[in-house]
Amino acid sequence: MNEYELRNAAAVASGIVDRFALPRPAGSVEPYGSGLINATFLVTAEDARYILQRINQLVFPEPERIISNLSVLGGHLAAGGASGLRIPALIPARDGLLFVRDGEGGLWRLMEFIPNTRGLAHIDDPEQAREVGRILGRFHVLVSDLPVDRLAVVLPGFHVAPGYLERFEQVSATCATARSEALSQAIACVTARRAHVDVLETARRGGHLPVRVIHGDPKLDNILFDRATSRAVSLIDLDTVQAGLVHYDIGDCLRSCCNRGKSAGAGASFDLDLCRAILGAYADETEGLLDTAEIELLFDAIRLIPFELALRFLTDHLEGDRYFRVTERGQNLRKARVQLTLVEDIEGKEPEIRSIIAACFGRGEIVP
Ligand code: ADP
Ligand code: GN1
Ligand code: MG
Repeated sequence: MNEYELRNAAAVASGIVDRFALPRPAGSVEPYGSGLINATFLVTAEDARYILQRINQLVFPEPERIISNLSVLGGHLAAGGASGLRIPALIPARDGLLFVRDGEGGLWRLMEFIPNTRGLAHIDDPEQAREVGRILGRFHVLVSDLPVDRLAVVLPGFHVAPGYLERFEQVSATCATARSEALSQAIACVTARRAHVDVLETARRGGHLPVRVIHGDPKLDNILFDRATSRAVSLIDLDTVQAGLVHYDIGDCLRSCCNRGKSAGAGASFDLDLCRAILGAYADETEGLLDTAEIELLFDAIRLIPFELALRFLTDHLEGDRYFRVTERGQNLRKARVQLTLVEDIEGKEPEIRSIIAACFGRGEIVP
């Protein structure tokens, strides 16, 4: 979604919110957050707050599926009783549906705003990292008895790394974008690593890894922390909840939370202490949930998911920034290079990361 589309959404957002069944009329409707995909607004109605979103239909061609999955997930968590994990409830529209369509076919939803929470721009201490690991583990445990076929596939091919590589190679072979040195370096860096790209999908196809319900996008932005207790209390951005490998979530969470260089404004560096804290808390919370084959491939996932994200950013750069929102040309290329630097750093720390996995999960990893 580009800035023009975001302004377009802002122009109709106030009219849309009136079509939801709010107990009190909405006051202000303001753009909110820094998500890269949907158009997000904070709605204030007296002392109540809500999140209004137009789903990006270039990314999610069948957005009703997201709504259906969110209802299934909400029902499942509610049925399980007090769970220590809060997800935003959907507010019905006046016609009883859980979404509203605008005149151009755009799908909008309204959700409760999770109160007294904050997101973190980066992790400052291991206790926050432990909270991240704990809440991701909690989520995986809570959905472990939700049959995957109760959820619709919202994004076919999401996190299937060989698919992103294939697309990248097609686009880079045909596109006319001038090859700056930065772009050429990034392409060379990808090419040198293409052999690793199949590792998870080969194991998945071979039936060696269980397919589970996953979040799909557990980056730091999508975790909310209680302002008073500092505990992680909510996972948001549940659009990508669907069947997948637990590796996608663990890899995505670690590449987002452990990248120290980002907060220092420098390239990228994978923080081993934060990794240890996240995986340790995750392992404590999930206790025996992951099987040996899953544990054996955790290092590969930690290396693969930032590589995959680099491919996705790079492809989007070559295609003219259609998928991820950018505020200026070149941003997707820069983000791809950060992820590639992170991959290189992770590769250099392989023995240490494997030791951390072995120490946290107690089996499945042999320190080389
Ligand atoms: P995107 O898919 O574009 O990333 P998100 O669903 O992550 O959109 O929403 C963007 C941002 O809005 C989040 O990073 C968070 O700051 C805020 N947000 C979204 N939903 C909620 C909610 N229910 N309560 C509080 N904040 C929210
Ligand atoms: C997108 O929606 P948001 O901004 O939380 C993307 C993730 C990427 C992330 C990179 C549906 O997440 O897969 O990891 O950007 N979400 C989708 O910042 O593609
Ligand atoms: Mg988000």
